[in-house]
Amino acid sequence: RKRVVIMVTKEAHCLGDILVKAFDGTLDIDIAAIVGNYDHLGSLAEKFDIPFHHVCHEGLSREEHEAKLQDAIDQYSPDYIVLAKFMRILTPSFVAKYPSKIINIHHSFLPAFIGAKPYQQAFERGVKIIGATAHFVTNDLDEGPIITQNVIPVDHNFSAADMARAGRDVEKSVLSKALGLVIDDRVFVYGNRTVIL
Ligand code: 3YE
Repeated sequence: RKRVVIMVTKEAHCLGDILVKAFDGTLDIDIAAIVGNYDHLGSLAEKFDIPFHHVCHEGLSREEHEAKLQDAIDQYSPDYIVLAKFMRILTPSFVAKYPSKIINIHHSFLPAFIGAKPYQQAFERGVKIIGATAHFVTNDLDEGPIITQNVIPVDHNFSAADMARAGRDVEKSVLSKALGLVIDDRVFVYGNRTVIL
């Protein structure tokens, strides 16, 4: 079974979905550890009996923080690192350590709405579909090879917060689907594209 380290910030939905799917066998993975830059999800990790490392970024440079993240991660020798709503930009040296091994979920139908507040951007643009994209992490934020995506319809009644709420279900299903494809060795990277077999 593939060993996976999951990185999180504050949001529980993507982590929760992976934990439940690993627990019930839908995802045949060994979740070695969960690493968070906040302590919010430690109790959830504990409920599933998985080690949680709180690696706080406050007062540290990005390099210092990432050195601590790497220490926490590397003791588990993971096959893959999943950013399950981990909300920090990773430096090129961190990315280079785990080539095609880091999977991120971005809360838009890329290439629309890169960056921090895609639901707000989607709301302001008045789009009628919103989506989520799972991709491998490269140096360029949200630009790496796309593994899978999905969308749902929205309408003028949706506030940005309504879009975020509805989008959570898409985010978690897209991320878990991508992880399933990757751990089954079905995803091949060719430049900035993937082939799924
Ligand atoms: N790093 C690289 N490439 C990627 N990180 C993520 C995806 C991805 C990546 O494709 N190189 C929010 C936007 C970043 C933001 O600006 N965050 C702050 C910290 C905020 C905080 O700690 O609360 C920052 O300085 O990074 C994952 C998604 C990153 C979203």
